[in-house]
Amino acid sequence: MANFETVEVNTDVLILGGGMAACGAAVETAYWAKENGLKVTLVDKAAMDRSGAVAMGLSAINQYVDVCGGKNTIKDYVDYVRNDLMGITREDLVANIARHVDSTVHLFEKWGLPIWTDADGNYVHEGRWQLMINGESYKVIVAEAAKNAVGNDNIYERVFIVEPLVKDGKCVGAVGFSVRENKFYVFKAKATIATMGGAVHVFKPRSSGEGLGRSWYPPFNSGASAYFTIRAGAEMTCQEVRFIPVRFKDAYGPVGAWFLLFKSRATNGLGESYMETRRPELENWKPYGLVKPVPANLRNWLMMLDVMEGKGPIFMRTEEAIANLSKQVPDEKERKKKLRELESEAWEDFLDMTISQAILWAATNTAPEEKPSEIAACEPYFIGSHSGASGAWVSGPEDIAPEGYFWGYNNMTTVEGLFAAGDASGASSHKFSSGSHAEGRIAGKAAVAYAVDHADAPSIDNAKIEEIKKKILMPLDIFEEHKKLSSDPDINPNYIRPKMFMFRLQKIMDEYAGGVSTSFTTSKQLLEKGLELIDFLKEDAEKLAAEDLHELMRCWENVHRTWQAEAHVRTILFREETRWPGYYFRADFPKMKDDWHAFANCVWHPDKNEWEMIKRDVKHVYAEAADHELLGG
Ligand code: SFD
Ligand code: AMP
Repeated sequence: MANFETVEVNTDVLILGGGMAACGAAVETAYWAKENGLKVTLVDKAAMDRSGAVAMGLSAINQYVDVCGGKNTIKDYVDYVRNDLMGITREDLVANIARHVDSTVHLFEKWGLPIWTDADGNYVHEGRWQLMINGESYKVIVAEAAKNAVGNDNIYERVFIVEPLVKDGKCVGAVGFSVRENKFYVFKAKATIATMGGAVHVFKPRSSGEGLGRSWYPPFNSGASAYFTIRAGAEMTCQEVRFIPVRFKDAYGPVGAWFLLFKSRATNGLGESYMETRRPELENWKPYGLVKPVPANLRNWLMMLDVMEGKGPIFMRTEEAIANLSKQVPDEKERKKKLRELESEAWEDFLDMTISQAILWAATNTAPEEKPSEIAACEPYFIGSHSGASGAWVSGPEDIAPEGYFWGYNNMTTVEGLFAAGDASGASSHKFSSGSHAEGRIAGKAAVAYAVDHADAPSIDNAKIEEIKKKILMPLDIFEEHKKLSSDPDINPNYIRPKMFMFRLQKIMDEYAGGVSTSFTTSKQLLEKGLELIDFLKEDAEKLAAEDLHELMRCWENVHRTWQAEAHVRTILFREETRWPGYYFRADFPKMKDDWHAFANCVWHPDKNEWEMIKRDVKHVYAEAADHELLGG
């Protein structure tokens, strides 16, 4: 076995990840831990200053409810999220985040994040819920507060978490390895918070060749949260609710600022607006098709119908939007000034958040005020914090959660001692960066309460740890043993390298589970075949080979992705209807069904190595009406 020192860290609360939810968990946990004399430890696979989805920065804070300003109520936000997710959401969780998110945003501002204000000192809104920011250093600012709270001695950066430690059905910590030195880490904890983000590159991306790996969501978020919670035995929810964002084509620049701030239209190659010409289609998805704003998946769907009829390319009409906004200024000199302002805002939107899009504009001589840019539907991502919903099934807040949705501690999964937040927790979409931070705070406080209530030091058998260590380091041994067998290290009958493994996974998902190349369409037969191929892939995972520490991480990232993929395929198969056209389409069940106004959950039982599918009621906190009642209206 490769020679690795084992480092054991004992802690009370363990935060896994260093992104938005983890940073929220860090500040809250550190505060309550200090009150109770507890230790907090945080582990990130990267460096917190620039790790996770906000690494490059963002140009907006997408969740700000402004309850105290009297602009919106918590119920308004819950209504918005429920409608956007076609009725399937945990209203208790959404409400809990919504009532805490404004204070998170105020903390960001206090810590130094510049939020745009108008001449009267009010926040500049991108849309109803979104605030504009100068966000290129967003993550650095949020991470600084988290690091100050937890203390550098308690933070482990560049340590990749692989597996949960589970004893008697309870999570007692995690194991992983350093991606810089030969060290194997064992973290033993009374309470563990999974905040390791979503999953990218489970599906074949649109980007290929020279742009390989480019994606909207960060490629370094590779399914660790899903794997960790599934393998601990936690019930998962909304594993079918992948997110397909519409983005500027090829460099994946977000569209929110264009649709909301610049009030742009998108038109097809013939100059028609699909949101107008395809409006009658929305009747087929009542009641959600008729709400405003039209749910994200249905906006996608109307666009896709045009594309499938050969009416592409689809354009964001940036030139039209800028012209419309500047012509509202009557004075010519002022109008020119406004035009310059709009141009710089357009560039800054991408320079703050998706720099490659600005580079692509420059490379293709695109001045947004002169010519439109293509937009397209991306490959699917797993992300519980934006407009998808996949993640762990967690306990709601005692004061809001209906019966069956509360089991003792906020955001605890169905596994004792294991909490989840941000992309790691499901059925509470539209939390984005700010809501993920707020949810991390909620989970952090609850985790401290759990650690106080369950004060016994966690214990786990050393032999068990040695067994896991051997398994985790195995790819290094496999490479070492067999590398000399062939002259090209990529081609070897005894092993598979992680990149090849990833391509195989992506091909399966693309072709059988409704990826880009099948226009996001699938069926029972396709899914069953896909599952068979995933089984073979999982067998071959035991032959993954790693040349160095970096590749060892790549190996495990792909194992993580594979489990996310399997949970996804099984859940789409289970839900025999099409509820989110524009995200995926079941050709054999092309309509939404009343009896599927329900959650499709799943759990993998570690003791039996078996999956169980569970249908759970959608319980409304704020709206009594179920689909069939709304449909009748
Ligand atoms: O325009 C391990 N997001 C946006 N949110 C907004 O509020 N406004 C926007 O403008 C947003 N847009 C946007 C967004 C994201 C991206 C990539 C772009 C544009 C280009 C979404 C938010 O960023 C997102 O909702 C939150 O960041 C989610 O928070 P969280 O904590 O669930 O995930 P994370 O921040 O990615 O952090 C994950 C952490 O886990 C670490 N990690 N650590 C140890 N071991 C492992 N095995 C690990 N695997 C992962 C990561 O390093 C990271 O620290 S717009 O498009 O809408
Ligand atoms: P995006 O850039 O697509 O991630 O969107 C940023 C924010 O704007 C999110 O809150 C989206 O839900 C919202 N959004 C984007 N496009 C639209 C649209 N056409 N109508 C309503 N909301 C939108």
